[in-house]
Amino acid sequence: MTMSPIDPGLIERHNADRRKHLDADYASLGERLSRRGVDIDAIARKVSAFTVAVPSWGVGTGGTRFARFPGPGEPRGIFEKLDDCAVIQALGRATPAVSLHIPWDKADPAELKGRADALGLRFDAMNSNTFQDHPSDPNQPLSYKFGSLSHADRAVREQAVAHNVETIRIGTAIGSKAITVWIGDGTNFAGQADLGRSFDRYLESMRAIVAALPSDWRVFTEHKMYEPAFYSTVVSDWGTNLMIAQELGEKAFCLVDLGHHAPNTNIEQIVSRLIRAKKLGGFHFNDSRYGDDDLDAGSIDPFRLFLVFNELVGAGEALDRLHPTHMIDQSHNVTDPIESLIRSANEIRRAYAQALLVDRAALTGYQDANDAMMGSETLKNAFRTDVEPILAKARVDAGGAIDPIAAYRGSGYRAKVAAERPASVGGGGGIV
Ligand SMILES: [Mn+2]
Repeated sequence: MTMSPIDPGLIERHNADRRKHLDADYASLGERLSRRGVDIDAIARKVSAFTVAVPSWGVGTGGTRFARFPGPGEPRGIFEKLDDCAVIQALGRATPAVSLHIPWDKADPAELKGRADALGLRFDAMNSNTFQDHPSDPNQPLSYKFGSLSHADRAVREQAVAHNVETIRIGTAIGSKAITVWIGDGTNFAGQADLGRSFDRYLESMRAIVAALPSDWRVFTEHKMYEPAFYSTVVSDWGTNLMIAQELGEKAFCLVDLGHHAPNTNIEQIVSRLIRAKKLGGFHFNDSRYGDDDLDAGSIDPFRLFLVFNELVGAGEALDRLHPTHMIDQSHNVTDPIESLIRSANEIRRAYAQALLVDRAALTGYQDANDAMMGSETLKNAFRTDVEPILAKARVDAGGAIDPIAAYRGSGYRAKVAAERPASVGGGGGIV
């Protein structure tokens, strides 16, 4: 039996007050969708099956390079992080998996697995960390100040490879099936490093990591345009990422973090290209306005999130074969991280549900007839549809809350853990 940090009775009482209105809203939306030839229950079933992984580092308050303002009751280690992830899942029912970051979340794998099993959680892709130094880790005495997998010194590269292999080993013991590799390697000055040789060294290191993958594992490489390096980044963009995945072979795929592009980049077109190349591995969902802002998914530009899902849904069977993973990667600085993650998972599901409503046959017809207005209107019709009753129905049918943030606030969870978890300095966090 799953132990839940949220009393199921509380969720039942919360839903009882709202059930009548949800049923009416769902029936009304179902009637309107049926006029468009859409079966609302079929959409709801697909939405229910869609899940997104929560990042362990997301349940703590993030920060910027200027400051970090901790919130009350922050988790002090991976086991308390898992408790918070279980709250998100209990109320929202969209996030049954957690993505771990090593060494921030390093612990006995058997204990990790046991705790996750007890909470009804599982583990999604693992994340290695060679973008900062780990003075307390005896396996990583060398500094990554001038890079990791692409470092000029072979000994640093070997240390970084060994850390990734250790991350794979921990992941294997807890049921994960993938590792995401993001490095901070790059330069701040033209002339600081040779662009070509750095990339060759990176590829050589990645080949060693791929060689250590179990047969049923995948590796996701994550590109990022800038930061922490500001002149050049070794894995800078989707073109570089595609080259990497193609060179590394059948286990290697590209991960798209929505915030890792220049402003105004057409991310949905990148998604389309990577699907065609059979190299789309997964996503880090978040939103941004200027750069890698790590704001809550769908909070700034929900239409862009919808357009990404429009490409995914439109790809049909080609996407089924790729089965990309969905993860959130956000930094919460001014909100309760639990509330942000509940809402973000819901916004991601919203974009998916809206994309399912696009009349694909009509869209193709308008495109082939060069009817730009009606092609645009076909997408907008889907995007303008308020699908909240579908999202709420998916939650409540799975045991979650109709209004999960209201239920969370009503639970008193934050005040309870604030009393149990005295404020501590440090802890994992940051922008990745
Ligand atoms: Mn990321």
